Amino acid sequence: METIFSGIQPSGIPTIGNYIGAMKQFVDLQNQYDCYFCIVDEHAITVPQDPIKLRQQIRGLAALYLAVGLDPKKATIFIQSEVSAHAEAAWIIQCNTTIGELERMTQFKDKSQKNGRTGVSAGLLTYPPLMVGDIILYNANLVPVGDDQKQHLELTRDFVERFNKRYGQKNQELLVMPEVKIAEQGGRVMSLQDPTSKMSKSDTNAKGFISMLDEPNVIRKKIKSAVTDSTGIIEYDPENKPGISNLLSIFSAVTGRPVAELVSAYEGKGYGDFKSDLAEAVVDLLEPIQIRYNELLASDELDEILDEGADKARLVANKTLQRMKNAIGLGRKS
Ligand code: AQP
Repeated sequence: METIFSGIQPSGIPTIGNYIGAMKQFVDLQNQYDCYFCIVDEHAITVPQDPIKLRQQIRGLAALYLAVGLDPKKATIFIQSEVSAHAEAAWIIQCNTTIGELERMTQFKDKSQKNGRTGVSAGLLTYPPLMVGDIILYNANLVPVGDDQKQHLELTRDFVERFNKRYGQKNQELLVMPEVKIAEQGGRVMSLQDPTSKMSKSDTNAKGFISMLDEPNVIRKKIKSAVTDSTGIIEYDPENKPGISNLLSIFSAVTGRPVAELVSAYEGKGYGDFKSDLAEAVVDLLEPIQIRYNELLASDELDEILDEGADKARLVANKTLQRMKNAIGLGRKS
């Protein structure tokens, strides 16, 4: 059976972008693959976090993983910082990655341009190697992510090729080469207020995203005030009509109805009707998830699942880490 690794940062409350681009896929994939789904809290601290909030967001994200339908009997669900092999592997990977490669990452370029090089942590530059470690430690063949993560996956593939070549024995695969798996619909959900930029959970403008824990009336309001255009024609044209095209993609991902079917269903109707039906579809999706989320947060079940998940993850991750250490000659023992 092929193996999958993916993770989400507990850097805020997940948005429907995280759901459509990542979590929704996770639920389908757990039936076909050996899956590791991680709460990547070490990634979240590349930017400042409030310690109390961070802890809440870690547990909250774990509860959401389960509430959307991840089953701990099928998938290993765990917290990154509870498996120390991630940080150890990241160091080895950094020492086998060039600064040039890391400076080319667009996420680093965007954030360091905004805040200046002295205003961002070194971790913001070196977190892609941590992500490489997340993937290789579990021998993942496939990594389901949104479109924004493609570049990091390319870095991972380059690293695996280089490491295997440098340290691997002939005819023996040291690290497994992963492939990226992008969601067919909704690989990149855009902001409701600026449909040319990605919807992000840490957006300072809360109107730009729908959080998975937003109440029904908040969801309705946010969708009503989503930026569209003045033509009033519902058609899919991301270049010229990014706002309505984004809403069509969200509608399609949330209901499973193809975009073309939605376009013909709403032919001749205005944006108002379309937006209110979309809002109800999002409310219908999120309401049962929120009920289950609240039950889980108040239960012991959640911590038991995370303890077991970390135990299972450690067994696999430590084996790969030891293989890496042996290959490069660290320490004394195999
Ligand atoms: N807008 C999006 N559309 C589709 N997929 C998305 N993902 C994130 N935003 C969208 C996917 O969600 C997974 C987890 O992302 P992450 O939390 O690890 O990092 P991120 O991509 O930086 O997500 P955010 O919401 O934008 O977080 P912040 O605001 O903290 O930077 C990934 O698979 C990602 O592709």
